[in-house]
Amino acid sequence: MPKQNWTRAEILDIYNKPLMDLMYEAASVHRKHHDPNTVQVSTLLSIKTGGCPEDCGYCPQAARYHTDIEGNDLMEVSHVKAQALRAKASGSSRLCMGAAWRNVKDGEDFEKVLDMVRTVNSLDMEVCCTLGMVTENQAKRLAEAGLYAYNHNLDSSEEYYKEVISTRGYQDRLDTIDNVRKTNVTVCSGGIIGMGERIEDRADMLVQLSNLNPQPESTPINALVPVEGTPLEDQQTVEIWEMVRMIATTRIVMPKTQVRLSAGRTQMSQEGQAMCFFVGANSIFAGDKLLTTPNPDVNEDMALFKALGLKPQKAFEKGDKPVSKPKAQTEHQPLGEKPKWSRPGHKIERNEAAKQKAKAAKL
Ligand code: SAM
Ligand code: DTB
Ligand code: SF4
Repeated sequence: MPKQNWTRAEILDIYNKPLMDLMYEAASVHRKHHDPNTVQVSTLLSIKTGGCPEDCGYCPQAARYHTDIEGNDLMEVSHVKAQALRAKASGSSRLCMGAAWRNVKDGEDFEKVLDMVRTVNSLDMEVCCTLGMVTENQAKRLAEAGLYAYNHNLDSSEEYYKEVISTRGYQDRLDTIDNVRKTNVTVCSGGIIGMGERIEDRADMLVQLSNLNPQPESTPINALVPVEGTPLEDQQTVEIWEMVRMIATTRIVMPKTQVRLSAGRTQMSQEGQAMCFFVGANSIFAGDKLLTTPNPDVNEDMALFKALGLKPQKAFEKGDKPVSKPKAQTEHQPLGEKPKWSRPGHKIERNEAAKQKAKAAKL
């Protein structure tokens, strides 16, 4: 059983070790629990882009900021199937479908997402969704459709979260993770570094994640992609050393999780990425686009895998394929659940400023 009661001080001690010691320790933990030459490859697909009501300061999809993205309605199931087949053919074992929603609402759109899950599951791919907050009933229905993983990031420490998002609280995130845990869907939860948080915030986020019982099956570590028009547009990109330290520390405190080297790879050299794999990253997002921002070209990634002798992980190598119940057996049963997601509504100056700037630009 992995240690569950990590403290901030213990994690900071690890994070701040001399880099060579940290790398050696993390790589040793990694080798004990994983094949160091296998990396899981996921493809992201934005099934509903832009127009999100939330004010996440990092996100180009928040309706209130003036970013240069093309928004769209929920994608058709046939299009998702075609994209999934493309992803599979290019070596991905998992499709992660993202929607720019605050939370899932029962109804037509959710039924369509369930169809997408059934369809991708039938292609023998691991299916992941990231749709915002979900109730227990919604998580259960996703599980019955054949969902393999649900991504819901804590993103930062509880304290710093309030500096970045005002439209929901940290507890909402924990509650959603809890709802997913009540099913057999695996939990994917991690965060972003480079938003102006302190190292203590990074450690506190790892305290939260590593104390989840059980720990998440996968943990994405994103380097902020600063997008023009968002409140965090002027943020300096993170140094590779910080990414290596964060990934190494995540590996040590969560030895079994699949650590995903997520957003921000276009800002990193191949040598930098190789160091991340060495210290414990064993998953990436592939494909030339993340949700709305660029990602390295697939051919570049294949060349990197070849140079490093890495091989892609097969689907369901770390868990059984979920059984997907047919639609007729998973009809919506209203449970009378009244989700009470919070709206803390405090003001974040830079988020307000970005909103006003966007308004002025539209006039
Ligand atoms: N709306 C859902 C939610 O917020 O949970 C799902 C989609 S949201 C885009 C998924 C994750 O993408 C966020 O939690 C955040 O970690 C990551 N993300 C969004 N914008 C990013 C950026 N500019 N740089 C790095 N990561 C980002
Ligand atoms: C995660 O942790 N990172 C992915 C995925 N989960 C959904 C998203 C990264 C988004 C980066 C900004 C964009 O492309 O819009
Ligand atoms: Fe919306 Fe998710 Fe972006 Fe926040 S991170 S604005 S909830 S899409």
